[in-house]
Amino acid sequence: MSASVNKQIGLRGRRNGLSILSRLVLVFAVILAVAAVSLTASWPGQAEAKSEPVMHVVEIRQFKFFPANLTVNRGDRIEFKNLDIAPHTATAQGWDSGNLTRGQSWTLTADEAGTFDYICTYHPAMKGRITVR
Ligand SMILES: [Cu+2]
Repeated sequence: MSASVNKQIGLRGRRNGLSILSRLVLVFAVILAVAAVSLTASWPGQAEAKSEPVMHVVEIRQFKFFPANLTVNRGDRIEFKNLDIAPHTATAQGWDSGNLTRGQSWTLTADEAGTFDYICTYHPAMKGRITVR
């Protein structure tokens, strides 16, 4: 009778020991799970960082826009930089750099999706196209 009680106590003691160990394992598992969740949670954040606004540059030189065709994402910015001696503009329906003398630049924020053909108002043969997607 007493021997079986001792056995039970002994078993209980072992069980308690196991349960402390398994609690530790559980705590570790929880820590690992939290770490894993926070790691996976950081991936979409990095994907968002990828689609953060980009600054593009359109150089105006030799009476041309470089690049003449540019595709950007909504929210990106486009800097028009006049490197010619002559003054130029980058003018579309809806936006206009105004007069840009040598070394001057003007920045357009592409908040609207669409295709925008633009010219220089002084030299209408100068043509460019911005596609915002
Ligand atoms: Cu011009």
